[in-house]
Amino acid sequence: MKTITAQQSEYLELCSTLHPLTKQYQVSSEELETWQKEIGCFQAYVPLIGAYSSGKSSLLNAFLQQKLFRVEIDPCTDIAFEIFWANQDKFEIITDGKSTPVTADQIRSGSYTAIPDSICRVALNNPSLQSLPHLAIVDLPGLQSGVQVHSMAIDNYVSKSAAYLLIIDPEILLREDLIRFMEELQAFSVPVYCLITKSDKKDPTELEQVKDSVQTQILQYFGRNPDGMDIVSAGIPDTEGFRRVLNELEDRSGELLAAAYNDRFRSLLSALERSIKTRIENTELDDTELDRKERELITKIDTAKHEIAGASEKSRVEAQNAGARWVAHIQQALESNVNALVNTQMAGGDFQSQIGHICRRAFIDGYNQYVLPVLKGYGSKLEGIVAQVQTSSSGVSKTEQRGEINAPKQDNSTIKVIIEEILKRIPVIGPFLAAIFKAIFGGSKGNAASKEDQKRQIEQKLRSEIIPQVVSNLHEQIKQKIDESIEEMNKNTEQALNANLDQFKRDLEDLKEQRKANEESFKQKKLQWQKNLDTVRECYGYLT
Ligand SMILES: Nc1nc2c(ncn2[C@@H]2O[C@H](COP(=O)(O)OP(=O)(O)OP(=O)(O)O)[C@@H](O)[C@H]2O)c(=O)[nH]1
Ligand SMILES: [Mg+2]
Repeated sequence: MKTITAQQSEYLELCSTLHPLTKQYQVSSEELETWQKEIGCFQAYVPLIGAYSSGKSSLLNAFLQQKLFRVEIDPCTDIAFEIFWANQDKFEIITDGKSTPVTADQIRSGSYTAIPDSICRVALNNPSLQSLPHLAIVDLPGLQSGVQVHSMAIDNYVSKSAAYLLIIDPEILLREDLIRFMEELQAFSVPVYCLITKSDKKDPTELEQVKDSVQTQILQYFGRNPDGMDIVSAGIPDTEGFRRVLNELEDRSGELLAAAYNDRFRSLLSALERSIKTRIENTELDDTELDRKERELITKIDTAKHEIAGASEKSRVEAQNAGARWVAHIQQALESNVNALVNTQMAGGDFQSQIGHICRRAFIDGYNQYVLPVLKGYGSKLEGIVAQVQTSSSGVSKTEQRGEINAPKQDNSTIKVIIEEILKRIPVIGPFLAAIFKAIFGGSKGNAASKEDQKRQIEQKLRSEIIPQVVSNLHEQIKQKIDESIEEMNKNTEQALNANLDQFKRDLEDLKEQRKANEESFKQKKLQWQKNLDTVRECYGYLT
């Protein structure tokens, strides 16, 4: 594993090596400029997750030695705060993509204007953060604030977080909300660390017992041990354990950076390689033969597009069948929880959130189990189709035939990046649930006399009205989402094919142009192409 600083500087080095080449060969240079900026200011997120009053905001205040966040016995943090190091303090609230400046006083008193989905970006010139320049710590509302907090904490952060930090009150341990959260998070491979707070309330022997119990509970509900565990107190204060975890994560965020950029760089390298090889390998052909090659590629691309159309129809049917199994899986999860739901409703609990949690979990599991394999299979098929066109457009070099070059054999990285992006977006369940809640829950209460009658009425309503409605609403949304995703995969693949053709045309144009020069300078040009090709191939060494 490389540290974030090492990973960042390697990628930036790669950017500066590739930049002149992308310009020279007209291969996505703008894209590279954007990456360069993003890599330079890369941030990995670290969400703090816990029940309300578990001490998340107090821990942050103690760590920063700055009373910035509201701390109360009652639930108080109401939106996500993203805290990170900067040269200068700057506070802003982002709502629906729009930024509004706020003051530290407004944050302290909670007198800002926000909606639950707003995010407060807190840039702090604070010495405690200075050695953690690549992290953004996220203070979130307590989990009891309802299923929306789960949606926010997982859907918004899971793909960009170095780890989740579970903040646990030693007097409470893992309560139901945190358990549900762990069960949901289990579907992702993100690291999880535990911090036991309020250590001033327990003696050392008790704290050891607390650590043991937390460890056991996590193993039970999460299926694996936490990646780390430490003890802190905002009361004493003692935040060294927090710092230890953050230091480790600052280093580990290099993995996240690599995960985000490795395939993109691979895709750029292979595009460059193709572009240079097209020039080198076609120098012997005259203009008519080059035109014929171009027409051949056009035909190949047309054939590929037809192939996509056929494959897409077949996969759409398969994916819709898988979608139906996905919905049945959610329905079964709801039905097997009818008793628990009835009890929640009888006790006046948060019925809607409970349904939300059941759906969230079954949604993620069902997607992974049924739909993802079908879509992945289709994605590989598309990758294969693109790869075929690409290999035929550049041909296979003599060196590769002799097996001397270690460049990738199947060149499908461009489309792979795009497809993975689409597959990751589908299981973001927040919007699905929002639509369900809006459509279904009017909140009519039963008026039966006895408790038993009331129970029966609720159960009846659940089985005959609520569950079927949730299921049919979800099914509609899922059907649409599957069709949209397949369409998007097709559209992006076709775009990649078209871009491929445009690139090939540019490459041949350039070749025709360059060889108009005298023999000596064309010879020099060919040497330069070969040199550039070697450089590009060496660059694969930066990738994992
Ligand atoms: N004794 C002791 N009390 C603490 C400690 N940390 C927090 N508390 C108390 O616990 C209560 C809740 O603290 P918060 O920091 O607001 O908890 P939170 O997790 O941010 O809560 P929400 O924002 O509502 O989710 C407050 O009354 C704090 O004074 C600690 O280390 N020791
Ligand atoms: Mg708080």
